[in-house]
Amino acid sequence: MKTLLTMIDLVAVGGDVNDPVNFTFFIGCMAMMAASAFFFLSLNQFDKKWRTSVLVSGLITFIAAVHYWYMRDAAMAGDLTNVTAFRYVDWILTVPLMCVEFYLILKVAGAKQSMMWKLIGLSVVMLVTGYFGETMGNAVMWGTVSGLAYFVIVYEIWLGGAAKLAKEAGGDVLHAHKILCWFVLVGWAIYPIGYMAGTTGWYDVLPTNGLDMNVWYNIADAINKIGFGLVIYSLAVKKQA
Ligand SMILES: *C/C=C(C)/C=C/C=C(C)/C=C/C1=C(C)CCCC1(C)C
Repeated sequence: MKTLLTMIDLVAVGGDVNDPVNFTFFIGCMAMMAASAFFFLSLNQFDKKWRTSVLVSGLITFIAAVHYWYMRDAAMAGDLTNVTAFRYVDWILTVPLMCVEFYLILKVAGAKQSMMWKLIGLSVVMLVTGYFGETMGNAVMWGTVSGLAYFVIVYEIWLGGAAKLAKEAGGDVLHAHKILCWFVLVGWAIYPIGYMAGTTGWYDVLPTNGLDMNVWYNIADAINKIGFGLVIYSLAVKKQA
């Protein structure tokens, strides 16, 4: 571990790589690149119907890899304002793509585009209000609005229209949908924890001097973007068999 850290230190000249923020940006960047290569190189084994879903998985991790590259640099330079900007540009592109994934796998049960746009709309509200909370103050107010949009997304996929379609589809699709639902309920819940750790006004629900909010976000991104993609990938593999 010590040698690994020293090696990375040589590559990333400048900032202190032993700092968990820099370190997780570095590892996150590598993980997103590796996952993208994995998804893209697997595309040929799938027929048209499932290729799109796996392609979107790869796009999600690839878009993240590019943004992690920039965030890594900005974090090393101590420029947290730019980290936040890159972070939200990344999210506003990748989270709607995750909504597209829900739609793509439920298409077999007759999912309509209106369901996809509803999820995309909610995710945009969730992210734009979160960005306001991080950059303009009133973090509690904006965070609450963002949290409400998040709850509606959770409701829609667990109990709403998307859930009904998943039941109709049954089998492997239902199984994959359920796992994705758990990602959204548990994996996505890490983000508001990071938000509360990094913004003020929460009456010290979380110690702001503990893990920097970016460490929470980086861990959450690795779990959610790569994990989500792997669920889609294994569904496609099963369907292909
Ligand atoms: C790949 C990136 C993903 C899956 C990002 C997801 C982000 C969230 C679920 C963020 C949610 C937030 C709240 C629910 C309240 C506080 C503000 C946010 C934006 C951190």
